[in-house]
Amino acid sequence: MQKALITGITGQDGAYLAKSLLEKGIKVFGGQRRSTTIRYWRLDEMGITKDIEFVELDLLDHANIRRAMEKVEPDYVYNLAAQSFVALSFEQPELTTLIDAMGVLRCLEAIKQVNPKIKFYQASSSEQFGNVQEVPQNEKTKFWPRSPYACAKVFGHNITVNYRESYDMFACCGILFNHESPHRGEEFVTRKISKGIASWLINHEPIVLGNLEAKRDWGHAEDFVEGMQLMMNHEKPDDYVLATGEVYSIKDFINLALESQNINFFWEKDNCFSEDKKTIITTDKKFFRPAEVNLLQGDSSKAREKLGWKPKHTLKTLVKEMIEKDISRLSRI
Ligand code: NAP
Ligand code: G4F
Repeated sequence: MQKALITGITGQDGAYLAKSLLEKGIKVFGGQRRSTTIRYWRLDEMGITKDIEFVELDLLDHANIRRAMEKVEPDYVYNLAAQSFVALSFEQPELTTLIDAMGVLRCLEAIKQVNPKIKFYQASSSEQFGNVQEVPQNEKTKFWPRSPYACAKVFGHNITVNYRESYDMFACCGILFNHESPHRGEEFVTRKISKGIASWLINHEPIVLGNLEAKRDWGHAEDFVEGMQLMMNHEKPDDYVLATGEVYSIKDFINLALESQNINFFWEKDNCFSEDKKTIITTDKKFFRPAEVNLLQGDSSKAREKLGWKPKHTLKTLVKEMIEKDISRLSRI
């Protein structure tokens, strides 16, 4: 039986990837860091917690990562763990760098020492393109990171390529554009909107956001974890962009979310109101970032041609799924 070790098992992608690997008959080991509270809500909702063997693994501790590799003896390591919230990286730049940059190096070194035949996937990010140098962005587009998070991810990306070239390791980077789901963390804008609207329907509390003009290429996490596996099962390790190629602003996302629930609304600048003039969306400067990434649009032709990858979900169905899941969660409270 093949074995996969997933770092970041408690996160959005960790949960979707674990579910998909288990369905394919692969034994899943979930790397988790110590916490005073158990954070299995995603795995529980998917009904897979009992099928995962959990392993203590913190990306801040090299010896710990090495022991996890020795204990599990995985065929595949998917490195999904990260301090993944861009806004927080401006507040905690050093911690973000220690996890998102040095953590990758620690994993690669542990693999090199324990068994260089282990296949390694690095969760690179479209944030690395930052102040985009061309539209759309592909694997050859120059990186121009705009946050400590993105700077750390650029290092993680480059060191993965370097270990592949230096030590002939099967190490690949998926440069993934934003991907969302009903299991997205509540701090990210899409989930803040879906959960916010589900609550607004009950209590009419306005949702307070930041920059509504930023544009993103949003896909569904379920599609993206399939792409990760295609990279790991390809004959040659390489780097691939995964993206839908379609771009929408935060305002567009809000419009789709409200339309999906048949809510009549209108905008006055950055404030959105219901037809009976209750505020649905407003903004606050505190949610703006010191440096913004205004536009991300991916060109995933390479993944589509070489891996046969293609997203199945549309943004419209994704938005509907997210908001309806939040409504059903709230109705159970
Ligand atoms: P997420 O939901 O924030 O999950 C992050 C995971 O990392 C959590 O399981 C978290 O554990 C774990 N983690 C954080 N610090 C750790 C540490 N020091 N040691 C071990 N584990 C640690 O992120 P996601 O959306 O699933 O994203 C997965 C990966 O893809 C991340 O590397 C992210 O940067 C990258 N990425 C995401 C997207 C996207 O749109 N989702 C796009 C491009 C790249 P706790 O539960 O203990 O906090
Ligand atoms: O949802 P976000 O926080 O995601 P962001 O910054 O694009 O990062 C996500 O995607 C990256 C891939 O490109 C990942 F690497 C990263 O780990 C993470 O998963 O913000 C999206 C946009 C930004 O432009 C932000 O300024 O939404 C804007 N925004 C406006 N109001 C807001 C808010 N973002 C958040 N989180 N909260 C707001 O209230």
